[in-house]
Amino acid sequence: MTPPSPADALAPPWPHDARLLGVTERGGRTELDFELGEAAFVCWIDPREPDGRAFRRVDGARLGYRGDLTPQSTALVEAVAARLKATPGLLEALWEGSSSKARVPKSTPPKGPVGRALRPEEVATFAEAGWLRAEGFFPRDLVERARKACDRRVYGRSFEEQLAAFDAGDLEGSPFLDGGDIGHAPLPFGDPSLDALGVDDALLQALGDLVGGPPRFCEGGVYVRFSPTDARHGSEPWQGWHADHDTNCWLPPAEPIEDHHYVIAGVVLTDVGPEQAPTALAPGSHRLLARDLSRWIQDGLWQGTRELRDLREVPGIGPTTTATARAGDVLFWSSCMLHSAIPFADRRCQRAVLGVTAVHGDRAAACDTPSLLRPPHRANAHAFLTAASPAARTFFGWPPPGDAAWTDEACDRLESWLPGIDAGPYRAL
Ligand SMILES: O=C(O)CCC(=O)C(=O)O
Repeated sequence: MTPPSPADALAPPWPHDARLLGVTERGGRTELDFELGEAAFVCWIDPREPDGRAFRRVDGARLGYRGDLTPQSTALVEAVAARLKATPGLLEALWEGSSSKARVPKSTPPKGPVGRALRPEEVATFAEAGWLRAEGFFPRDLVERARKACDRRVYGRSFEEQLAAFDAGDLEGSPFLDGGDIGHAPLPFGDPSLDALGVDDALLQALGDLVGGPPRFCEGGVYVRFSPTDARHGSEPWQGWHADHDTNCWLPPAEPIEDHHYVIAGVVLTDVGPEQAPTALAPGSHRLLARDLSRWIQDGLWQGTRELRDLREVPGIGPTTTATARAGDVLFWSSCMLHSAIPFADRRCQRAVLGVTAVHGDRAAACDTPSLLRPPHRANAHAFLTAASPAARTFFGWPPPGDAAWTDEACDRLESWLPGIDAGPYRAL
């Protein structure tokens, strides 16, 4: 016997003559919009966080509501639950058929930290060298999923399709037409696999270890170089050396570096061998910059707020290296470490990194710490933070659990303001 279609399975009558007005997808959830008497009532079904708070639970999905909970609306949610239970495949059909199916996660995004902790010797290496390659930080299968989402976000298609379009001379509409262009998209992306890595609790913990305290968000996004058209590098190896510091900080580098810099994490989404344009780095240069910047400016070696004129002119720079890496590694570097882009030897590849930048919470005033409520980050921000961990929300400026702001009433309000959020961690025991 073929199962009834969603339209049949959701056909009237509903309790108390409620009318089903439509089925839509919002923020990764399927919402059934009802008219119940004079009032609107929404019953939502969320495929994520099966252990989260819910009014009802059906086959691993959570059922919740928006509107007044009365005996009539309670009967309505119970009726939705009963129909989902009685109709095999209805849940999946609703997720497939809702208005924006690309935003409905097909699988549960990773929960809890999926990355690893930094070892003390790695923290020490970072302090000395100004950079660190934390190998095998994230599982490769999760990174591969995130890499595919990154391709979709940046190219609007897969990397292979982008390469085929390049071969066919058809990059029209692509950000990679001009060799100076990069693919850049801000966090959150609206894709759970990519978003979850960017605010993974282990990544935030590592950033906290390296900034020496509670980390605060400065910037986040993917950064992609497409090698067939790439020209984002100097023509000589001593050109283009710079520190990222003025990207997010208003004040110049100074000693002690630990009190003045911020830290960039680059989650490596594609393998970066010597042929794939690994960034050139000058280990230890973060300390030189903090110590000698005024002299460099006086001597005309430093240009503007960002860049060295010529690496060869700078006294005290040691041997340089390159940041080769494998997908799943995380590269961390100080905002004051000197580095430079180099050309690709392999002209048929891409290099994709998910960057997340953090400053010590106490020094956030010196930095640009954008709000997720403002463009370009605003798209998906509410759904993103609803699904995120408390540590991730604090990273973006929310009061942490235990803060006086979290009265019981505030927690109740939050749960009706952002349906689907679990205010449990904020409630006093
Ligand atoms: O693409 C690279 O290897 C370096 C990029 C860079 O230096 C930057 O964006 O600050």
